[in-house]
Amino acid sequence: MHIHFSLRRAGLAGAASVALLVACGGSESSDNIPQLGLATGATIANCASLATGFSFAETSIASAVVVASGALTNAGQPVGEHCLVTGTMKQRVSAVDGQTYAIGFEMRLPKDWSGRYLYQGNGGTDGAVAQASGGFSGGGPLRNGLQLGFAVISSDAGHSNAQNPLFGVDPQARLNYGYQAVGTLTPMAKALIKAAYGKGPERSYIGGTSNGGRHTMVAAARYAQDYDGFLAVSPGFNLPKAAVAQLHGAQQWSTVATTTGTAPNFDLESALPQAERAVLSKAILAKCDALDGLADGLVQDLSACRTAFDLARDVPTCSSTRDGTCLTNAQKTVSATSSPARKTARTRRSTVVGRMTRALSKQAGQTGSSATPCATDATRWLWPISSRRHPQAPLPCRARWITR
Ligand SMILES: [Ca+2]
Repeated sequence: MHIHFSLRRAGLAGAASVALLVACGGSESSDNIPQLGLATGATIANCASLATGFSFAETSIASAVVVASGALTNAGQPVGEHCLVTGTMKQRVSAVDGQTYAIGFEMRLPKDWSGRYLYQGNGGTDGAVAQASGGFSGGGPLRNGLQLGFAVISSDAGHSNAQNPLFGVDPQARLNYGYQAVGTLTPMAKALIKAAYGKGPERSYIGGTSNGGRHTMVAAARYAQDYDGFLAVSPGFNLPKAAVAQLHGAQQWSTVATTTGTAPNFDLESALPQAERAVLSKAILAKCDALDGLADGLVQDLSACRTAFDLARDVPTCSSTRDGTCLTNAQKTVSATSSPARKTARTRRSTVVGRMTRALSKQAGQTGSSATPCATDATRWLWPISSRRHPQAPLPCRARWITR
C-alpha cells in the first residue's frame, strides 16, 4: 500500500513544514511519487434533515443547523455557509466513578464541499468541543480547513471540562483521550458526510497541534487506513514528563508569588501579573520586532530574537518593591529557568520568555474579528502553570498552550 499526497493540492501547504508524510511499504524515490487527482466535491442536500434522518451506532445527533455565510470569520474573512451538526457518541455511566461520559463532537459541513474530510485534533487535556473550523496548526492561518471546503469534525475526546483532569480514573475515558475517540468518530463522520452529500469523502486527513499532534501520530499508527494524510504539529509525545516539568514550574513560581491562597488554589498568577508581563512583552518587542524586517508588533524572527534579547539586561530590575514597571532578580531567574526539565537547545523556548516571544509571533486566531497581531494582547498568553486557573477557551489570541 502506498499512501502519498500533495500537501499543496490538499490546500494545507502552510503546514507542510511540520507535516508528516506517511509512506507505507514503498521504496520509490521522490521523483516517482504518485500524484492524486483533485477530489470532487458536492453540495449539501438538506442540513436540517440530518438531525433526524441520520443514524449511526451509539450516536445521538443533538442538532443540525445552517450557519450563514459570514456568521463566522477567520482572520477577518468570512467563512462560507455550512451545516453545523452536534452530537455525542457512546454515552455511558462509568462503573468506576459513577459519572456520565460521552464523546462529544461537532461537525461543520460546507455547503460547497471539496470532497475532503478533516479530523481536527485539539490540544491540552481536551474536554471541550473546539470549533470545527479546521484551524489547528497555530500561528493564525489566514485560511482554515472549513474555508477551504473541508468537512471538519472536532471533539472533546470523551470527557467534559468539568471532568478534567480526574476522568483518568475511568479506564475507558482514558482510552478515549489516548486515541479511541479518534477511531470511534471517524467512521461516523464519514457516514455523516455520505448522508449529507450523497457520497463519502475522497480524501481524508487528520491534523492537530500539541495533544492534537499526538492524536494525529497515534492515528497514523493505529488508524492508518482511515486517512490519506497526517499533519502532526509539535506533537506532545511525552505528556507525563511534560506534567512533571509543569509541576516543577509551579514550585518555582510559588517562590515569587505574592498571594498564596489555600492549597491547591495558590494564586500563582501573582508571581508575574499582567502589568509585569506587559513589561516583559514590551521589552521583547523593543529588541526583536524590527529584526524580521518590519516593525509591526509581530516578532517573526524568533532565532534572531533569542540572540538579541537579554532578560537580565533588557528588562528593568526592581530596585525596591515591585510596582508593575520592573521585575525582581528572583522573578527574572524563574522566568529564565521555569522549565528546567528541558535541558536541550529548546530550553529558552520552554521558559516564560520563550513562550511570550512565540506568542508575539502569532496573529489573532480564527475566531478573531481581524488579523490583529496577537502582540496587542500578548500579556494574556496562557499562563503555563495551571489550566485550572486559566482555561483555554477565553483567550482572544492563538497564543495558547505551547507545550513544547
Ligand atoms: Ca516584526
